[in-house]
Amino acid sequence: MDLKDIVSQFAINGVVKDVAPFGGGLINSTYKVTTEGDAPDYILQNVNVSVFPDIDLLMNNIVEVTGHIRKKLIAAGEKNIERKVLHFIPAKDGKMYFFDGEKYWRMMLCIADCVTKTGVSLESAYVVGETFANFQASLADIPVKLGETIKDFHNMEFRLQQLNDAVAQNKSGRANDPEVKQILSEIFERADEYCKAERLYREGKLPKRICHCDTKVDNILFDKDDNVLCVIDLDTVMPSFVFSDFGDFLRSAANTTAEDDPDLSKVSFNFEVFKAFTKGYLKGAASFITPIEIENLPFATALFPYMTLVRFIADYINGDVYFHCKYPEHNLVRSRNQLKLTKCVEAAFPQMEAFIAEQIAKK
Ligand code: GN1
Ligand code: MG
Repeated sequence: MDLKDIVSQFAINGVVKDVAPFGGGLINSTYKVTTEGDAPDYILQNVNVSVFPDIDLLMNNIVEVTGHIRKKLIAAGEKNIERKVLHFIPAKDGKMYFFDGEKYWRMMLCIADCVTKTGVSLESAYVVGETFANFQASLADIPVKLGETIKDFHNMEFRLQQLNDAVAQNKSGRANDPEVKQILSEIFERADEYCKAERLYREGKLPKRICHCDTKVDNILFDKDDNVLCVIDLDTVMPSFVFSDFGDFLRSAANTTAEDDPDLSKVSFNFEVFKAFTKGYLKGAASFITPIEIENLPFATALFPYMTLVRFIADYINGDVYFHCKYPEHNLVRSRNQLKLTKCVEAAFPQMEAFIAEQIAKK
């Protein structure tokens, strides 16, 4: 089937003029469907089911999440609803996706005249913090139970188990390398401490909430005047600890260099980004966040470089089967980088705690 045949499987309005590749996503392939005249344009996506294996669960989550946000926007008297939440269009058989015998496709309305950003400024860190906290707040009372689109995605115990399995199997032989052994010993001496969230959850002290789980500035649409329109890329929206959205953003945004920069002298923790993001996050989260969640935000900030280190080194030992690598040592370089970042964040615990205490006292 060609792309226009796929488009014709969906209940869209207007006459299709063009279907062309769109955006720079690394997981799903995205196309813009342009229509004639005044009819809206659409976004067609081919969902990567090797990353998201349960398409029914995935699309059910997305329908529930967008439906819940939509209801709230209506209740709040919002006029521009189609610009404030993604709107998925069913296939003609009523399903939220179309299977062409090989690939899975979905369709959504295209939000016109919007802007995306990459990279962080102090201003955008504040806005991103507030926007993702608002997103969590708007889903805090969703009445249905959502599934995990990637099972145990941010479960630290599971990620360490995967690393243990990788070391035991040692498919690449790389676990014998002295540097890898050194990194592993740094990981395992911290393992207990970093499994704290799963323990607190089992003890009934820490809740799971609906989180975005891919918090970056690229996943927010802005209008031309820089106002936030909506949060996009909802595939990883699932129950998790709030730490996911807090820690994962800072892991990339507060690293003073790229996660794969081999020059470790450039890796450090940008405390100004931490402050701006935390301010925005605490503002948006005020309606739901509990003391134990607040108390552990510094933990969350260290957890994500650590978890990503565990995932990178496990993949290195497995022979680079998950993360795309541009050269043979790429995952090792990433691992060194994330270990250094973990240590920088660990060293900043007293300042992070003091800053958060100060913010809470102001309220
Ligand atoms: C993957 O594809 P990207 O860059 O958005 C990974 C994240 C990692 C990140 C590390 C589904 O995200 O969890 O933090 O790489 N996403 C998935 O670069 O595994
Ligand atoms: Mg992504």
